[in-house]
Amino acid sequence: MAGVKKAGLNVQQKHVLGGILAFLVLATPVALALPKYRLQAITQFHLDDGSGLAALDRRVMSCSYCHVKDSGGAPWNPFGEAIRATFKANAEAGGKAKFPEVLYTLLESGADADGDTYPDALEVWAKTLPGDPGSKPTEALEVVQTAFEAAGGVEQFEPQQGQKK
Ligand SMILES: [Ca+2]
Repeated sequence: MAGVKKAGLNVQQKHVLGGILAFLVLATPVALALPKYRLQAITQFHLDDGSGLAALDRRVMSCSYCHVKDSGGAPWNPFGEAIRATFKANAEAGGKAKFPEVLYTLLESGADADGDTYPDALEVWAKTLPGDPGSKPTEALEVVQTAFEAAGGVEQFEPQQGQKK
């Protein structure tokens, strides 16, 4: 009898474990949902070390890099709004620029979306948030700007061949 009871408990434990595994399997695709623009920006900003892991790591570039909410969608923060405005201006001028070109046009313009005095391109390079005035480089603007230019400047964010679509 004792053996049967023990076996019964084991079955129950297996069910609990199975439930946890099923939950993890079901939850994983949601956690790994990778919006196209986020992936393109990770490539364009050279945030991936080549392993492909940056795309899976929300700490590398969260949705709130451009969106207000961590789940993405509307509304957008100042940097996200600046990208939208650049898209709109291009379309109104008859252009058909895709996301990487729009992003580069914005960075090249020297704009400072969040108004913290550090241009968007500089913040992208310094790995601070261009859409959040509370996030900015700790060093003086001139110091960061000089280091940025020495490291290749805004041209390093030019869309790669084959990335313009
Ligand atoms: Ca800024």
